[in-house]
Amino acid sequence: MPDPLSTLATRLASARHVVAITGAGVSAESNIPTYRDKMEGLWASFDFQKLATPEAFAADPETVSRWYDFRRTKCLDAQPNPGHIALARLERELTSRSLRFTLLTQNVDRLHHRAGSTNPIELHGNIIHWRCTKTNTRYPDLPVPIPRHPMPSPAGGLLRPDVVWFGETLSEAAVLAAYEACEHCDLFLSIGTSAVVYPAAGFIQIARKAGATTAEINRDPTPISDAVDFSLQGNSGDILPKLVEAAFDEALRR
Ligand code: BV8
Repeated sequence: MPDPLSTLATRLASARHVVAITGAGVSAESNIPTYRDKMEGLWASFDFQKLATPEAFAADPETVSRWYDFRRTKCLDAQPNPGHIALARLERELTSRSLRFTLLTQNVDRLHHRAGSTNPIELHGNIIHWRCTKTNTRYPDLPVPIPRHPMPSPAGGLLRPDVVWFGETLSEAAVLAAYEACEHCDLFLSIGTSAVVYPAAGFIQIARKAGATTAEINRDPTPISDAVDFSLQGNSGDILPKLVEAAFDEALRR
């Protein structure tokens, strides 16, 4: 009985358009805590879902600004891991064969960019850039750490992280691009996500309706684990390099 990784690798080797969606699990091996892991130290007692809202920022901009700058610093200190690097290789292997690859990410750490992925669709924005609450002007190069919390903007507003908070809508361009890719892909990979936050968690259904093969690569079971065609349980930093290696070694052997 061939193991699921080899079977998925064979499927990947013949795919025409692959969509991969990533969550915090892909950055866990870069020492960035996931949302369901407890934050350490000072932040251990804070509930992420309560802090990641416009209401929390309006009520206590200092605390929310400090929390995001603490996380921003951790993201800047982090390095891409073999999982990020394997996804960047997957993109190169497919596009060099005039095939399509679309990377959707829920992560805000920009590690996919630093690993060499050329166009990750950041569904939930990014924590590195901050923007003015009054003018939406973006500030990509703020000092590390940010010197004041909350940080006033030149226009008289406050600076906030350029992420999508709970209750905020995703960028229309990102959602349209995600829908188009999911409606036309033939293989959908869900990697390192608990698959509970919408609309991101709904994209796999669009791909499945379009007839795509679906696969999950995740450390723990999730609400989609029983519904996917392939479920590989383990660390993405281990599985992804093996999967991409097996898929494109096989293509070379053809
Ligand atoms: C929206 C950025 C329209 C910020 C994030 C009430 C009012 C308003 C909206 C709602 C509502 N009720 C429900 C909603 C919808 C809501 C939602 O889905 N809520 C959930 C909780 C039910 N969604 C929204 O609000 C979205 N906007 O709907 O707008 C609207 C507007 C107004 C009114 C109604 C509708 C916006 C959602 C975006 C929120 N922003 N992040 C920040 O970072 O601070 S969400 C954040 O959590 C992430 O971005 C990610 O998307 C999400 C889930 O996290 P994961 O990435 O999956 O990480 P998690 O820790 O959960 O899981 C990690 C997984 O990895 C685990 O399974 C683990 O096993 C695995 N793992 C760990 N290590 C490894 C590993 N796997 C492999 N290898 C490893 N080494």
